[in-house]
Amino acid sequence: ETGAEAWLRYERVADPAALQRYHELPSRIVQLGENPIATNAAVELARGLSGELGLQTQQATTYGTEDAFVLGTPAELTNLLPGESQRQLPPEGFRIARERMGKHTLWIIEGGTPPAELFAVFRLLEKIATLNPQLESTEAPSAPVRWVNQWDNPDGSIERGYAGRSIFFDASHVRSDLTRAAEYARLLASVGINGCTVNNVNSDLRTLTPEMLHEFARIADAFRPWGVRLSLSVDLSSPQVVGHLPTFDPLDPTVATWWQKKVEEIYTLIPDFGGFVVKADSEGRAGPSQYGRTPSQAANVLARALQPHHGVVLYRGFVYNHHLDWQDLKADRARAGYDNFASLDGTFEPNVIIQVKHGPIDFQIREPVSPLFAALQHTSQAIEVQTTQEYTGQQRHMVFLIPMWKTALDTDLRAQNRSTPVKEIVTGKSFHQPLGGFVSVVNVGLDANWLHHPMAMANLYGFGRLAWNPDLTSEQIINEWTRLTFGNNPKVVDTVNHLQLDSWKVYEQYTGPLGIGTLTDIIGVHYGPGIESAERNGWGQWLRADHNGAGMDRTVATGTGFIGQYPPELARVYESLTTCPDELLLFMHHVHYTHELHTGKTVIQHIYDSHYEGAATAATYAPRWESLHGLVDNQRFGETLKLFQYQAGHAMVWRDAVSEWFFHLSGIPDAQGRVGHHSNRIEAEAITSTGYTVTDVHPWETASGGKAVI
Ligand code: BDP
Repeated sequence: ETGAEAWLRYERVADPAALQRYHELPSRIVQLGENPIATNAAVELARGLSGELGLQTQQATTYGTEDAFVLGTPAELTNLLPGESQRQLPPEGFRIARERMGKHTLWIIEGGTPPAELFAVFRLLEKIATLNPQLESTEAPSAPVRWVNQWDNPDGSIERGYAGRSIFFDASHVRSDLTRAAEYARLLASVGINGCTVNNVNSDLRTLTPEMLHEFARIADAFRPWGVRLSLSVDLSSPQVVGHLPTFDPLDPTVATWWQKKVEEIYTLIPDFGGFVVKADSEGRAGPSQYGRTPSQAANVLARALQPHHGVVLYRGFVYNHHLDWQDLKADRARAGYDNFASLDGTFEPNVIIQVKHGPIDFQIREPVSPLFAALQHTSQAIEVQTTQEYTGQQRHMVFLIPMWKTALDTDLRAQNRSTPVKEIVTGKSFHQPLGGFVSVVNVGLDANWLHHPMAMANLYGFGRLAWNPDLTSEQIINEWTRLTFGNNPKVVDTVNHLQLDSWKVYEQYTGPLGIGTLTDIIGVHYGPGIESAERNGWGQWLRADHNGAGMDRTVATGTGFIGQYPPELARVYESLTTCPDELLLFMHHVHYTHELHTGKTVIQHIYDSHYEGAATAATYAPRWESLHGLVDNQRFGETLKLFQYQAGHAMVWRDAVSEWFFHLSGIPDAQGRVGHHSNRIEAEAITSTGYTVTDVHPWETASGGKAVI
């Protein structure tokens, strides 16, 4: 198996008890709605039942008098079930119910709208595949925005892409063959994702030209039968660059008119267009600050243009100055989101949603949640997470990110001194906001299995499931994913679930524990260890390590004051060394290497131990996986094994680079005597070879012994 089927394998159910239970399912599928989405729902049901149960079904458009699945919206079902006509379903909600009709059994698959019929079919097939005895259910998603952001460029490259080239673009055009785009939309729909922004947040300046819009419309056509709405990342300078206006000042009336006309043009080509994603005044992108205008003044112009068409603006809260002075101890990138947006609360049009990265920096292995979530109480918000494993092993390392996202979603910010967990803020419950929800950066590519690492697909699956229902646990999500991906063999399920569930913690252990941030190079590829390159640049992912200690002082008392951006109850917890949790210690405080953690260990010893422990656990992945030989198909077994073997080696590289660096800087030896002695390693420079020379590497810690062979 190539992995192309992802979690939609529809493997034949083998469990006799389950087969017995599902035996009563009808073989007739009645599709009441006449639209491509309903047709896809009916076809998908037939495909799934045939694969999972070997059931050969017949399709019909009207109900006769036999047992049947009946698919429709409440309006379409009224004639068949008159007594039910009063019942309301939320637009994206669904109901799967078994009902008696005279002597016959009807399986009603009712969706508030046609996409919800699809959601219901996928859920039903998932339940059968995972041997769930309870097929009936009524569900509705937690929030209206459940989008993915692809960072694809028109030339076919992908910003932070690790799984091949773009499925949408090639050579400055939309691909002529969009088969993969349609298959992707099917995957997204299967986990309830309803929107896809197809181009990079660092948007190509030609995005809004008439020629490109015609091409984007073809992608929208491929998405539409799966109920996935296309949206675009736009650059705020477009009125100038594309429209040739002298300005892009959002308050200039010609600029507002330009956006209005442009939006009309888009909707004639793409009637179900979702809206715009905006990255402005960030990392070199143009923005309203150029004219002394605020993000809300800019967002509102776009929002007003989109309003008549029911489109939305997702304006990113990721606005910061990447030329900060690293020697200025009060400079703090973490403050930027709040500093730029908090005072604008209440000034945004109702169809503006602020898209906030879950942490205040940038998808590091461990961050607290962004304090901005608590500050925007009159504005819809979406949480942005990253399925793309940019800082988390780039789909070469297995890192199951759901526990990390759950940690963010479950963090109770205690705004207004009451319970306000992030998941209730972004779903609009805490502050009664109408829109909002969940966005994930995703980098599926042309690799047959979408994300390169077979295990990485659990993150995409899990994102969809969490966006639908953020109360699901990591255990529930991984258990579903593993069963759908590798089957129900208990040994396989147990092994994969355990491997995945611990993997975030393990990666954190051998890369950047105690909230120090991912100790990788910041300017370049964000992959291997590069501790010093994380400092001394304006990008602000600083660890502030010196001979005596490490960590960024973000306290109100002596530091950057970042902690003061949290509501008081939580700020108090972070401000005090007595209550600040160990896992965020170096994010919040600068402490001496001999500072004692709550565990009683010193900071430096924890750094050493954690790197050794993490690398040791990563080394168990391959042998644990090998115990499944013969229980997983050869291709996926082999690909995964190779990646696990690689991960074991790269985890050692991380362990040694970081431990050595801290040893070098602090001069404090490892109590267990491991650091500085690589008796189990053979350095390339120690090998006698011809045609190679030994060279020094800068920064030294990125190569063992500071040397490489070229
Ligand atoms: C950073 C990425 C960069 C993105 C940026 C963003 O390194 O490629 O453009 O985030 O989210 O993590 O805009």
